[in-house]
Amino acid sequence: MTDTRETDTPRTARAGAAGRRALGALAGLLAAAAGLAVGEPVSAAVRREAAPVTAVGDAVIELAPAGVTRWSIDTFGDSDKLVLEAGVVALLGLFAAALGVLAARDRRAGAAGALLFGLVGVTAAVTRPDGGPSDAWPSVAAGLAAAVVLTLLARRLPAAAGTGAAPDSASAGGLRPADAAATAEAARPAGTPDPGPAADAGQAPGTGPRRAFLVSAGAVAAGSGGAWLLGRRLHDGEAARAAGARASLTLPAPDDPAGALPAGTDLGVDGVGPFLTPNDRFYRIDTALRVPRLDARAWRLRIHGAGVPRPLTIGYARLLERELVERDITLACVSNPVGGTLVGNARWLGVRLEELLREAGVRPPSAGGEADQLVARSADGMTLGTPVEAVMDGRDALLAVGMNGEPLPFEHGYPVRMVVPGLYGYVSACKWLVDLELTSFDAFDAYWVRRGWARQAPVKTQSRIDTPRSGARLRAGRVPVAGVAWAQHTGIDAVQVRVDEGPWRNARLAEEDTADTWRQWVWDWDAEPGGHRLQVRAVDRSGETQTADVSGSAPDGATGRHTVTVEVTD
Ligand SMILES: Nc1nc2c(c(=O)[nH]1)N[C@H]1C(S)=C(S)[C@@H](COP(=O)(O)O)O[C@H]1N2
Ligand SMILES: [Mo]
Repeated sequence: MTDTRETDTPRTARAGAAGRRALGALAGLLAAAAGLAVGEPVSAAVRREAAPVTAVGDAVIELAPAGVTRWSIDTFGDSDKLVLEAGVVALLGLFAAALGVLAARDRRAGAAGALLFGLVGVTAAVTRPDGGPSDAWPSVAAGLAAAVVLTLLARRLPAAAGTGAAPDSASAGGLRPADAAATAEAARPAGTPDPGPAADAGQAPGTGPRRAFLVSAGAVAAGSGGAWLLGRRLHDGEAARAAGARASLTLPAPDDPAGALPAGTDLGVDGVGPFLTPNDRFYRIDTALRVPRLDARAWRLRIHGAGVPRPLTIGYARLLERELVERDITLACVSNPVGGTLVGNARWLGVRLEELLREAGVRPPSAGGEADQLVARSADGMTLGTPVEAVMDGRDALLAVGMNGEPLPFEHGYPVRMVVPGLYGYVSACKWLVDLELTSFDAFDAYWVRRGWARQAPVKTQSRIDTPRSGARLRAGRVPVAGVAWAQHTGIDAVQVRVDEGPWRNARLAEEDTADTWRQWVWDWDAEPGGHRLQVRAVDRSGETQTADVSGSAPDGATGRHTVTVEVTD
């Protein structure tokens, strides 16, 4: 091996340069890791959302074209945020490695690049809709840490070949000592006796400048790990405090309880979910990379805007002193595809929004009110626009504080959210609500509307087959076909099923809870052998039969009939 190195200088030189580049890339990655790690404890001191990856991820969500957001929800569902953050980190890694290679040639350029990255983070953080100047700190710290680490490591990079700096340069690529030993092993001609530990040590990589570099790299990695762990502990401490505060809350009993469910609302068919969706199984859709954990005691809601003669601000305790009603309401997401699961039914506890609005002096447009749009703002800067007419027409539009017998979970909007029967979530169900502004649809477009979704979005009558599942293999004979149907605030009057292109048959409907909730249904099918298509449609209380026209979820909700195909054997 030693001979080879001495007689093959050009190759060694090339390999040496490659080795230096590889170590440069490693330096870049470590600098980025150090930056992100240092950003963690600083973001814990400022706020979680300002951490560099979160801020950049949020900016990506904010800037992504509507089609991309929709595609990512369709493709990754609830994991969309994880995928996004992993993507941001992977991309950062690529750039960081390239920056490290650059730094190996030009330290100043490398450091400048690292600062530039910090600046990207700063920009993303302070331009958040709810961002402020202090949100810059985590990225400032991250950029500085990355620049310092990169400069430091670049300075310790062993020189390229020819200077004797890289005795092991034939194993370029940042191999660990163990790998290098393995390479030596593989390179030894078969039958040659193992030269033994002493000989191995003679060509081990950890000598001279390279060793010094690796020691520094190790120190940086350890320091980053420490900073990261400190950040995690601070974040976990904050999360635990927030969870403790929520857990110690007892909501008052409702003044107007929903009462026991009518017998027979839940058909209890296998494969159909419970009538009331448990909180931990309730779908979640929002743009928050970090679920806001607000402090209920510090929470305030402001109601103000056009045609509000008596603007008001109300805190959590005062809200709970008002008349509390309990209502079962089915919430649906406009992104829900036909047959999809972005719909759930919960028992909400809250204050009727209409009463608060009337106290503030608001009148609906039909009574001469000035504003036709109610814009809800959340603590994380989301905006949702709801028709004023809808929240004041007598329906149970709620400022909800409770969900299925407990304070709202953080994921579902703690401490206060809106729920309006009959409207898709994106035009009504603002979570982490902090502000209500009366305005007009002409004057303001809310978040999703700016991304091409409809201004007005009443829920479309829909039905879903939950059992059997598409692709199921069944035994011939009696098979219960069952699922749910919803037409919130209108009500479901009938559900019909057909097999292949056969006649529509009436399913048996479960008891109705209220017109604001979904309704279960079941139809007993005498299944005959062969491949079959099952299709469902609902008839709502306005007499409309759910349309067969197929349309995607944009801009105002998917239409078409849920169809499942099954295979029946003897
Ligand atoms: N603050 C905030 N509220 C929000 C959203 C959001 O992204 N941010 N998404 C809305 C959408 S699109 C839907 S469908 C419902 C979903 O409520 P859930 O997550 O409790 O099921 O919340 C609505 N409220
Ligand atoms: Mo939604």
